[in-house]
Amino acid sequence: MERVIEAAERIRRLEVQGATGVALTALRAIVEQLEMSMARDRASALQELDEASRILFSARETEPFMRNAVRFLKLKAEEAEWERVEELKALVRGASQELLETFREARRRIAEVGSRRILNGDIILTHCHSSTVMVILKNAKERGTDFKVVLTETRPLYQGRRTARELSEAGIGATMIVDSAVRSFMRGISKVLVGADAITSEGNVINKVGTSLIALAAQEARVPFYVASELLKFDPQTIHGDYEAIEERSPQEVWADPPEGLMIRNPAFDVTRRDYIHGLICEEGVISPHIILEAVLRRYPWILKGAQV
Ligand code: RUB
Repeated sequence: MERVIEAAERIRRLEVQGATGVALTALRAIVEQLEMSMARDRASALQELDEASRILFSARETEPFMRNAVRFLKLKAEEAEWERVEELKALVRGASQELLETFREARRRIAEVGSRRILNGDIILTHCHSSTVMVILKNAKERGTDFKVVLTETRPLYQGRRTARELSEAGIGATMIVDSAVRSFMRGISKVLVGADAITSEGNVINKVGTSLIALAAQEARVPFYVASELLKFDPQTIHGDYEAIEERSPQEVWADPPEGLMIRNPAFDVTRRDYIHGLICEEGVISPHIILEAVLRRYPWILKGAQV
């Protein structure tokens, strides 16, 4: 399981960051691992796939895009008729390509739809680093829209710095603030735009911790709050009553050398209720989070097959 273990470690250490980066890394690792498989029959090859999924899923628990991507490959492998492991390898390679094309098409559509929402003179507030938000901002810039960005540094691991570097490379004017300054700046913001790690069956969104506080401040100041996310981040388990698990990371990330006995909590994500979300920018367009289930059923019915009842 060398490739898979190595990918899981990179994901766990946040060398690969963001739901999309995590999902694509996991997908590649599974395909590469299977290429090296010595399994002799169907049962042992499928068992290897199960083991690889288990290792990857445990790397970060709040990542349904990764789980959906891996389950897509497993569903294809389980449903198809194949005898030799070589056939399975070709099948999984094909399935991975299919999913990547689906993802790229979704991304292209999100960039197009989302960038239309950004108008001349807008000041967009974002949080953490979301590759989905970045493609929207870059697309808006390429369309010639004149706007600026305010971004949080994003404690404890400063993913905002990555956002800041990319914005600077793209020639988009940006101002960084500390996370706790969000409310002070909210009156000057035109729109909030954040990414998502997970979307639940109720239309709630899970994203980097602090997102829900930003949503509260946006609602208070009547600033529209948008979430940009592929529907591939929908978590089918939430239909069956399970809550999305919120990953809790090491206290060391918050304070490497704390006084003895101090309790430190470090949740990576929080939940923003759908009532705070003005629009979900996804491959179906700008939609209300209330219709999430309908939209997922229309686009990706296979996602619902992946859930454990
Ligand atoms: C990243 C984060 C991002 C989402 C969406 O958290 O919360 O907003 O993952 O990213 P972390 P993308 O740094 O802990 O992974 O749009 O790239 O999928």
